[in-house]
Amino acid sequence: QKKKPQTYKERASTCTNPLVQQLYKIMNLKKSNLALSVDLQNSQQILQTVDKLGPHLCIVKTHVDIIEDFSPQFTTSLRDLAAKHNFLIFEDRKFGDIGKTVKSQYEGGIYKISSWADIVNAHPVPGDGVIKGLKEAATGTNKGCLLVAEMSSAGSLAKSDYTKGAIKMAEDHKDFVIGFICQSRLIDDYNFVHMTPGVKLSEGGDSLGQQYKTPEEAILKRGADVIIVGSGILATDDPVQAAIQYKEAGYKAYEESLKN
Ligand code: S5P
Repeated sequence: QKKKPQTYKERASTCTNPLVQQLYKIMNLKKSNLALSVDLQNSQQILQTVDKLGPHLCIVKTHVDIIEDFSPQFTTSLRDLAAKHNFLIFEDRKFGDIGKTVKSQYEGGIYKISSWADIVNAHPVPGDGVIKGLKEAATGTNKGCLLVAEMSSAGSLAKSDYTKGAIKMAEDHKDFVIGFICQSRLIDDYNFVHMTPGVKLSEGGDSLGQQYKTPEEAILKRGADVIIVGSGILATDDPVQAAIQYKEAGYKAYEESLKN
C-alpha cells in the first residue's frame, strides 16, 4: 500500500541521511524543488547566473568538464554562492567505471570533485564497485550519490531489470546512495530522492534525443521530488523570471501531490 505523502518538513525530520535531511530543509525553507542544470561553458557566466538564480534553487547541477576556463577558484566561488544562497551542489559526472578508477576520478585530476560537490551521480552498469569506490573517497564527509536508474533520452537502455538492479544497489548502500536520476517513482521511501531531468514548461524534445515533460507531469504523474531544468531556464531572455516560473510550477505540483 502506498504511504501517505509527506511534506518536505516531515521528510526532513524522518529521513535518516543528513544530506537528504539538509536537502528537504532547503526545499521547505525556499519553497523550491528546482535544480538548475547550469550547462554553460564560461566560469564567470556560470557564477553570475547562479548568483542571480540562487534564491530560487534547491540544487545547482554542474558539468564541470564542459567549462573552458576552469580553475580551482571557480569551485571556491561556487561554494561561496552555495553558502550565500543555501543550495546544494551536484556535479553531474555520471561515473561509470570500476571502483578504483572512479575513486581517482572523483577525488583527483584537475577537478577534485569530492572536495566541492555535495552530490554526484553514477551509472550502475559496472556493478556496486562503482559505489564502493566513490564511497572510499568520500569517507567522513557529508556526501551523497545518485544512481542513474532511468534516462530521459530516446532509446535509453536503462529500463526494466537494469532499473530494478539500480534500486537493489541503492538499498544495499543506503549510507551513500541518496536517490536516483529517474523518470518515474522507483521506491516509496523518501530516503531516496527522485530527481527528474528532461523538464520544460512545454513538452517536446531536441534534435539529439532529449525528451521533455512538464513540471506537473514530472511531479504528479511520475513522482519526482526534484525537477532538473537546464535550457528551459537558460535559453530564455529572462532566466530569473523563467526560474521563478519553474519554481512556482514545481512547488504547486508538490502541494497538489500532498492531496493524493
Ligand atoms: O537522463 C538524463 C540524466 C541527466 S543528469 N537526462 C538528462 O538530460 N540529464 C542532464 O540534465 C543532462 O546532462 C543535462 O545537463 C540536463 C538537462 O538539460 P536540459 O537543457 O535538457 O534541461
